[in-house]
Amino acid sequence: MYKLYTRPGSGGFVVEAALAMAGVPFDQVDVPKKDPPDPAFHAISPLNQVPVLTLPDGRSITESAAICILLAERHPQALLAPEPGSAARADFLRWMAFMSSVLYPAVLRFYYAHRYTSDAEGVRSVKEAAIAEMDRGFAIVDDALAGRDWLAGETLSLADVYLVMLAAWHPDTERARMAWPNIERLWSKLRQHELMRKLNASHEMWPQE
Ligand SMILES: N[C@@H](CCC(=O)N[C@@H](CS)C(=O)NCC(=O)O)C(=O)O
Repeated sequence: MYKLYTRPGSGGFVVEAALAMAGVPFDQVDVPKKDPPDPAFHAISPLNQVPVLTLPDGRSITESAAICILLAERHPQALLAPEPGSAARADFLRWMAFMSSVLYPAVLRFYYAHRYTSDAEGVRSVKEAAIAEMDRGFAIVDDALAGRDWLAGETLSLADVYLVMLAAWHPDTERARMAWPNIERLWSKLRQHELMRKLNASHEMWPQE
C-alpha cells in the first residue's frame, strides 16, 4: 500500500488528488512542521519537506512532480496524464517540469524568504523578487492556456491540478485571478470539481464556493 506523508495546504494536495483519481488506497501521515524533524522522516525527506510517497515496495520518493509522473505511469487507466509518446505527453512533461522548477521555488522563496538572504533587512526584497518571479511564470502558463481547456491534451490531467495548487498559493489571489484569466478559467472549473472540492475541504487551498 502507498503511504503519503503530507500536511494540509501543502504540495501533498496534488499527490492526494492523483491517488484519489487513480482509486488506489493509501495511508496518510500528517507530518508536523518541526525542525529538526523526527529522524525517521529525515531519512526519507532530507530537506524535511512534504510530500513524500512511500511505494508499496517500501522505497520512498520526494519531489511532487516526480511523484505525479510516477503515479501517472503506474496507473495508466486513471488517465492522470496524456499517453506516453503522444504530443500532449510532451506538453505534460514540459509543464510539470516548468511548474516544479520555476513556480514552486518562487512560491517557496516568498514563504521562506529568510532562507534566501543572510541579511535580515533583505527579507522584504526577497519576497518582492519572489512575487515578480511567480508573476513571470504564471503569465507564461496563462499564455499557454489561451484557447485551451486543459494544460496538456484534451482532458484534465495532473498538470491542471498542479497549476491550480500553485495559483492558490499566490500571496495575492485576488490579483492573480484578474491577471491570468486563462488560469482563472481552469481554476473556476476545478473549484466546482467534486474531488477538488473534497480535497479543498481538508486542505483549505481556496475559499470554498
Ligand atoms: N521540490 C519539492 C518542494 C516541496 C516543499 O517545499 N514542500 C513544502 C510544503 S508545500 C515544505 O515541506 N516546506 C517545509 C520546509 O521547506 O521546511 C517538491 O516539489 O515536492
